[in-house]
Formats: sequence, structure tokens, C-alpha cells
Amino acid sequence: MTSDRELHLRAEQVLRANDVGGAYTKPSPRLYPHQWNWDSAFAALGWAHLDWPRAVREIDTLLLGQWTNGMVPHIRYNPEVTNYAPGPEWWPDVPVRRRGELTSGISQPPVLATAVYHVGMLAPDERARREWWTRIYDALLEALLYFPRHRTTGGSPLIVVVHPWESGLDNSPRWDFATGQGYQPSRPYRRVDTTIVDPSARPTGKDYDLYMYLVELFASLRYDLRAYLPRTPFAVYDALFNAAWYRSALDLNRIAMFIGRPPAVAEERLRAFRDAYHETLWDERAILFRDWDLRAGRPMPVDTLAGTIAIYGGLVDRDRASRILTRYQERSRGCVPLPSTPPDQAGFDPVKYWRGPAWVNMNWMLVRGLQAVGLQRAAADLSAQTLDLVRRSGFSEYFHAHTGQAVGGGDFSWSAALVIDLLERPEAA
Ligand code: 2M8
Repeated sequence: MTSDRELHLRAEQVLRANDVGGAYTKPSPRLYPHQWNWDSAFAALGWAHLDWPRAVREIDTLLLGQWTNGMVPHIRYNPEVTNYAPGPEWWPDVPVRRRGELTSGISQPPVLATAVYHVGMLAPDERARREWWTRIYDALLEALLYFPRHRTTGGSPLIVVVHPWESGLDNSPRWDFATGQGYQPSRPYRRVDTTIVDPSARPTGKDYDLYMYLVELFASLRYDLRAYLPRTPFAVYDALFNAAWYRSALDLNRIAMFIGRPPAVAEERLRAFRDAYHETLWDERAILFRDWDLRAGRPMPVDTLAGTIAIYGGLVDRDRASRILTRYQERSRGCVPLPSTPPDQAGFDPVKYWRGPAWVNMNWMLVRGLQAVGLQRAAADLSAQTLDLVRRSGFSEYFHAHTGQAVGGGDFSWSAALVIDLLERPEAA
């Protein structure tokens, strides 16, 4: 059995091997060569335990790709790398702040301010923390406020997600309502992913047809939600994305307080967001939050692990967190913790990416959320199970929902980084 020390060492090796020039951490050696938004936030958390200045650089590099409207894109392209598709040519006229930056035109679950909070708390001393937080505060604030400013509609404070890639859980069965309807981009596109890992563990051709169709559509409308909404088949309130935003708002408020700035998001706006989240997304029968389809004007009847992430978001109390988790665990018997989709949900697939396999980042979010509401026992169990999974199968991108075997890309950065964080801070919230 691999000891904690050995596990830690191996995790460090994975992170160091994926380090690109000391500037950013690629998510995995071959499959994902560029800088991804939420991957970098998680990677920074791992670096913070090994080399604090390196963690700071990870975030600083990510912020180089920020847009003039505040958005931090989901991919910041490395111009020297060509073996990933789609490349920057699919995202014309991106309004980057810094000339020459190449980025995608959508964002990703906003975990950045939360990561910056935790990385900051691990600073060598208070002065270093204060200096860093003060230096990047305005960029973080703009990044957070981009969503209420540019991604809300019709008076609801909830954030509209415009692409399955933006959700971070690309081929979740929640998005099946939009795939398979025959949407296709006008131009041919290539895929590299299926030449690197087993195609059966990746999204299908139909999924990609929709992804590329939406890329083309959103880009042709210059990334403007107002113009996009009447034309797109895909616009959702994603339970995970919105929970991540709320968590980041709380954490940016903590940062603001420390550096003597007014709250990033005032209490009454937080309350309005919380109320809307519960009113719009809660499903009492499923004991889970669900997503909302803006086009159809109704909730989506698809249950996935995304519906539990309100626990991480700080959006539920201890009692509700316990009910959500218990129900999800009951439905997931026979699976390794925690399947990204429960096996009784239509569309479940034990090997296919976000349709069933377990993921370290999802478990990490739940561990931290459970700790924050006082469910220490459940958190400790989930943390131990996550570490065991990695001990058994390595720092895989994801894990077969039934067997726990490694699936997808190997030597995956956030699996390594978050293992380091779980080992180093077993009791943190
Ligand atoms: C996956 O998404 C990318 C597209 O953004 C891909 O499949 O090529 C997702 O798992 C996403 O959440 C993740 O950030 C990214 C890099 O790890 O890979």
C-alpha cells in the first residue's frame, strides 16, 4: 500500500512534469497542452504546498488572458503548441486586455477566487499574502463581476452558461437535450483527443458537432449573450457553475476584508442569489439541485453530481447537505465515490468522461463543503476514499465508476494538486 508520503511525492512529480516553463501547468501531458481556467486554479492549490511563488505565477499567468470585460477565458492558448483542437482560429476577435494573447471565447466554472483565497492563506507570511491579494484584487473582482454584468438575463441573478465546455462537465447527460438534434458547424473540424485516449471514454461525434456548432455561433455573435440567447439551442443555469460563483463571491469577500476593501458582493445581493438558486434549481423529490433550460423555460429532469455542489458553494445548511449527500450515495451503490452521474440516471456510462466516472476535483469540492457545514465524518470518509482511488489507480483524469480503474488522460494535474491539498490540509474547510 502506497504511504501518504509516497503518494505526496508522486503527486509532486506529476505537477512538476506538467509544468510548462514555470508559467502554467498543463492539465495532462498530451491531451491538454494549453492553460485551462479551472485546472490552473486547482493546480495552484497544489503548488502552494510545494512552492508558493510558483502557485502565484500560475494564477498570474492565467490572468494574462483576461478580457477587457473581465472574463477569464476557459483556455489560454500556448502559441507554440499546435496539437490540440479547436485552436485559437475558432475564436476570432477575442477582446483580450493584453495584445497577442490567444484565448477561447467562453469561460469555465469560476473557482478562481476560491483558489486564490486558499493559496493566499498558505503564503509564507501575512505580508506576502497582503501584497499578492492587493496586487490582483481588481482583476479578480472584474472576473467575478463579469458574470452578473454580462451573463444574466430577465431579472434573475443566476448565471447563464452558454456552452457545454463552459460547464466544465462537457458531455454530462444534462446536455443530451441539445446533442443529437443535428446541429453541425458550417466548416469541417478535426479532433485530436480521440487519437490520444480511448474514444469510448471521450465525448461522441454528435457531442462534438454540437460543441463546434455553438463555438461558431457564439463567435459569430462576438461572444454577446443578448445576441446569442434568441438563436442558441443551449443556454442553461448550471447548478455547479452557479454554486462555484457563489463560493468565489464569499471567498473574494474574505479577501476584500483582509486587504481593507469593501465587500466584492454585498450581503443583499448574496441573499438574492441564494434565494434564486434555491427557488429555481431545488428539486425536493430528487433531493438535489437541477439545472434550468432557459430556452424551454423549465428545469431539466436529469440528476448528476453537479446538483450536490451547492454543498461546496456554501448554499445549504448542514441538514440539507446531509440529505443531499445521503440520497446521492444511496443511488450510487456499487460505484466508487462519487460517480459524476448516478447509475440509475438515463445516460449513465461508467467509462465515458462526465457521464459516470468519478473525478478528484468533484470529490475535493464536496470534502471542503462538507467540512464547512460541520459534516466532518462524511468529509473524512470521502477524502480517504478519494486518496484510496488514486493510490490504487494513479493520478488519472477520471476513474471507472464501477471498478475505479484509470480512464482518460494519465498524470492529470488537478488529481495530483488536490491530493496534495487533501493530504496537507485534512481538516481545512
Ligand atoms: C475537458 O474539456 C476540454 C475542453 O475544454 C476537452 O475535452 O478538450 C473538461 O474535463 C474540462 O472540465 C477540463 O477543464 C479540460 C482540461 O482538463 O478538459
